[in-house]
Amino acid sequence: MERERALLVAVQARRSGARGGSWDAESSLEELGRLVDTAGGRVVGKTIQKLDSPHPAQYVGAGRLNDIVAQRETIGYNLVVFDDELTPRQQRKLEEALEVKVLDRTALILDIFAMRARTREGRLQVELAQSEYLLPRLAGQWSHLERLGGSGRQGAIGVRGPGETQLETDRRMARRKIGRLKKDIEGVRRQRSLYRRRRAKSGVPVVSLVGYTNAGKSTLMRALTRADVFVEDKLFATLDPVTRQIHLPSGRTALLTDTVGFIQKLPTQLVAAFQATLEELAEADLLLHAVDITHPDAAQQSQTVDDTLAELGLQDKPRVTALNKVDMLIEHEGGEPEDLGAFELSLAEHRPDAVLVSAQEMWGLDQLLVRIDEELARVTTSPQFAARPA
Ligand SMILES: Nc1nc2c(ncn2[C@@H]2O[C@H](COP(=O)(O)OP(=O)(O)OP(=O)(O)O)[C@@H](O)[C@H]2O)c(=O)[nH]1
Ligand SMILES: [Mg+2]
Repeated sequence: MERERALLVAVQARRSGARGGSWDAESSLEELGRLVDTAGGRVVGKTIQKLDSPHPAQYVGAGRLNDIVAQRETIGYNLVVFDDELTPRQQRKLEEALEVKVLDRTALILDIFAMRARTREGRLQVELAQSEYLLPRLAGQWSHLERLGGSGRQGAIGVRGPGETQLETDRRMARRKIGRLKKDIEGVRRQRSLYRRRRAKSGVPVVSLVGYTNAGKSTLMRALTRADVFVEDKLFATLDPVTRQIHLPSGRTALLTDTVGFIQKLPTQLVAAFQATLEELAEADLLLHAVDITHPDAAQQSQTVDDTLAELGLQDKPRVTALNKVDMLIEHEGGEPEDLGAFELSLAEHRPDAVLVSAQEMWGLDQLLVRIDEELARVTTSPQFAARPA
């Protein structure tokens, strides 16, 4: 199948909102392009408009919208992706004007999640998030069909008759589906919490990997546990939590959990739907924050992770930070460099307690394990640790 040809559109807002405040539109659009790529599309053009805030009716201004319409011939896009969540009203207006498929950042992320979800839990959570996203947009879909049907009453098959009734039916069905999904997820949650309680009783402390998507969490997991977890240079390679044992220098053991990565403007529906997954973080004794120190937006990514953790009420959870992919920053003649700590990294200055690692080259892992060991000894109430303080 031919890859869909996407035009990307962002607004650089002068008054930026609370979410994703420090990101500039250029970086954000770059990331949106990676999301399109991950979803299987191809970016054929980009446009950024500076506005005080996105236009309430059509996201961009009327003039810019005309430019975009005109570009359809020249660059031949068949999909337009907007870098913020569109309101149902904006979405409808834009579909009308552009006459191609219109997606927003949220729909794109939900689509990737749907593509990645493998376990029943993951699938249920994605389906819930998608249903919640679609519910307020059902009206728009309906009026769109109505228009296709021509003049109201005598439209095409399936779109005739009193529209409100059909819309009400759709909404009711969507709400019923959401209710059913929530109940199923509740079951999964209960199962998870039982499992966690059993784990807590066993006294083995839990370390949860957190970090921006593509930071190298799964690679680090693989390096520390030799587990065969999925690694890919795409966004959101990992969705479902995986837990493996790690051996610490003191001879003690802990469990390490790898899970879904964060991203700026993470759809609220996803955060809500992924409660069962995110509760893993809440129950962890320690968070291991992986940062891709080579990424041009490393500082913003790291800030986004902090903000997301704060939104989840986890800002005070004990944490160890691993600045990953340092192999890309330095020239080396094979083997691990003598002193990773000697490298000048601006982010490292902000996080003096961070450990420099290369998950890929397996550098800095001994030091990282020592830090995890020390930190666990400090924070955990696990009998295993209490019995033999470090
Ligand atoms: N050069 C280099 N590449 C790395 C390192 N660690 C990970 N990578 C690469 O970075 C990409 C993402 O790695 P993953 O481990 O899948 O990242 P993740 O944080 O689990 O990503 P998601 O699950 O998508 O959120 C892959 O292409 C890895 O090979 C490293 O230390 N050095
Ligand atoms: Mg991963």
